[in-house]
Amino acid sequence: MGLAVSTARVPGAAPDSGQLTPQQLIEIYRLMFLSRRVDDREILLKRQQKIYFQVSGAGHEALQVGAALALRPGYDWFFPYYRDRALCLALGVTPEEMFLQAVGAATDPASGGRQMPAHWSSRPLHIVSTSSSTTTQVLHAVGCAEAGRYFSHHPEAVAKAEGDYRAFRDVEFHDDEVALTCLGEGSTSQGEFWEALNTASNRKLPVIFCIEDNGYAISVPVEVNTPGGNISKLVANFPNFHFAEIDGTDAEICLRAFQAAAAHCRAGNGPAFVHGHCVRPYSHSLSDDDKLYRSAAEREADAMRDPIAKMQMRLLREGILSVDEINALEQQLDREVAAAAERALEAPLPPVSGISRHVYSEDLNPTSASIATEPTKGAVQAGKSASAKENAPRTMADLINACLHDEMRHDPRIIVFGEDVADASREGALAEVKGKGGVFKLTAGLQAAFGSDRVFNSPLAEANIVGRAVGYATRGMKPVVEIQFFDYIWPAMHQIRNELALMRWRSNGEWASPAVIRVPIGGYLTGGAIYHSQSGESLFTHTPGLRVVFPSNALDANGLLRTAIRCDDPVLFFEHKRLYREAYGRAPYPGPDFAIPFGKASIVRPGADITLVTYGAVVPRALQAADKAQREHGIDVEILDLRTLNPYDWEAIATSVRKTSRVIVAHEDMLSWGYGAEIAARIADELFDDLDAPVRRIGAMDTFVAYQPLLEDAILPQPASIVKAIQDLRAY
Ligand SMILES: Cc1ncc(C[n+]2csc(CCOP(=O)(O)OP(=O)(O)O)c2C)c(N)n1
Ligand SMILES: [Mg+2]
Repeated sequence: MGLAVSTARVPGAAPDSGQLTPQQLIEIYRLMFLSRRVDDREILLKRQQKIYFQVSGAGHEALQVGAALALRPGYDWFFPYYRDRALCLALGVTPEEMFLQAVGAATDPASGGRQMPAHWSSRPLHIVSTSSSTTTQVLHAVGCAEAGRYFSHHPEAVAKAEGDYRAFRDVEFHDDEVALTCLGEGSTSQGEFWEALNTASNRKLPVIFCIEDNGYAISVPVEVNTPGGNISKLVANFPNFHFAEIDGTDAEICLRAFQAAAAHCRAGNGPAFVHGHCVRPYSHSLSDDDKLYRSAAEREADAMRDPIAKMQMRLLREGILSVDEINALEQQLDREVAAAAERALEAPLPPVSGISRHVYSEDLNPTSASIATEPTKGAVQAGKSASAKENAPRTMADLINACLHDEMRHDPRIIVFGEDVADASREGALAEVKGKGGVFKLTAGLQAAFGSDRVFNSPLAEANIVGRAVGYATRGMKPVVEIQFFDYIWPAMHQIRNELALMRWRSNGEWASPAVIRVPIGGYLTGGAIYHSQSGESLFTHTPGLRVVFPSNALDANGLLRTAIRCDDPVLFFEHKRLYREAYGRAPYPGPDFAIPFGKASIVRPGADITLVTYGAVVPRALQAADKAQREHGIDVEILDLRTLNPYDWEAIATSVRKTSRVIVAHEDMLSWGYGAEIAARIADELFDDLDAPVRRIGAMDTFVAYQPLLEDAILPQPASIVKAIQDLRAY
């Protein structure tokens, strides 16, 4: 029998109904066997120390080939996990591309040598870059499915536009597209799994959740992770789902299950859950030895269910291939795999000089001076009538809200979601109520103005908010989400650090997730206490790939939020709660295009004797202190408001320190390991010869903020403590 063997996917290999033809069954076997052989070759290369890591997809091939053949690469969307070699091969990733990642080659199309093997990514095939974090990907799939639906309901959002991130973000979508996400049964213990089911179910999204249940999470058996040992039983009551629990070692059963799941999703009936029982004939990875924790009988029972052997038996039993023909096919694939590995071993390695590429967008530079615009004199916000009052100074809360209105009008790809951000989720109430619009009212009126498609409440789940934002943003949308209080950002930390910030770098520029996260932050609230007063910005400036913005006044907040929204990097936008409605720092509405570049400090008070570098709510306190130091001690302090913390304006700091030769770095966050430590260290390092005194730092005590105002005052930096530091430094 003549066999057409090629590594490329044969399109249309699997009809939705009727018998599979012999050729189709052979094709399924070919893909499964190919996957196993690529694993085996990688294992050999690892033992020869030619590659540095190996994790196999062995035992999962039937499930994955079934999924791939039921879906459409480059049309549907894929959020796999590390076991999904057979899925990716069947979608069209080649063995050579897989080996390129294993050797860490420059030409590894998934990551350019940055990620371990089996960390899939292919833009043409719609495989969105995955991390090693189990389960983060499921929320990306949800956001991706939401974006697809949004584009199909809002064709106006598809168009490119010059002047912002849209110039670099192509939109592709299909009305009946599906997002597939895969994970192991152990990973279903993660909260993100349940947060993803929540939204997929609630919003009837076309997401297929594929649970590849091999009975173990490294050494932990399923009953330890899953109460009762069966995840299907636990999820059975989620509305709108199509459920299937199947033998994940039988390729045809798997294919049929995914075809039914895809039909349910494409028809708009909601998500699907395909739970496949498969096996893990090899250990978890080459760093694991399952003989340490599994009985021989159990391992033998797994071997009996090996999907490759089962498929081979079927081909023989049904007379589709003879033993000789199977041998010939396997030998041909072996040769093909060996040749692919050899080619990858010869591939160029990534240049060390390229390490910093794609940490941030190379297309759009948010520090560019060309971004800067002047406030428009006498500007009147759309929808509001012109009056003298319109030109009156407005609060930071007002001007952030105005920026959101203006940008949403300007860019139909912007959506806003988070906890309580909508005016009223029950739209019927909107006719008679004013609306909530955020616990601080920063998003007030957005739902009423732009509709519930664009402004909506999330479940009370921070990872859900950020994970979905990542999915939306990879599709070219601009989610501007809210974390209600900085104190509760931690459930989203995993998504922020391992996903949002890393998407571009780890995929070597193939993917990006430029979402904006607005976060009310800080203390000085009188009674805010531990869980409504936290700072902690250095925890985020310590994460490459993330822009961090921290305005101190209304005008800066407006201009910087606009840059955040229009830029092509993920931005954490801190809004100090104490500054939202202060008399300090109010400004007239600056017009719908006012923008401030990142990395540009503002000299809020020029001075000759001491430089004080600060930001956020310490700015007005530093101003008070500087006035007092001038008045009572004749010390002339120059205050720099950094405005953005990553990037920050080193030139402005250096210029001022060269002039004054004395510098204090002050912030509200705790002193030790705080943001000031980095700035102080760099000044000491690079400006040592310009200094006449040691660099001083001011920060909160190394403790959380207490409820009793007496204690809060003592814990946080105050004008008096700043004056004292100024005096001490002058006297040095
Ligand atoms: C968030 C997170 N925690 C821990 C790990 C380490 N780890 C990698 S794989 C794994 C087990 C996953 O088991 P399962 O979900 O059943 O998938 P399987 O490997 O069995 O296919 C663990 C604990 C990780 N990668 N990510
Ligand atoms: Mg498992």
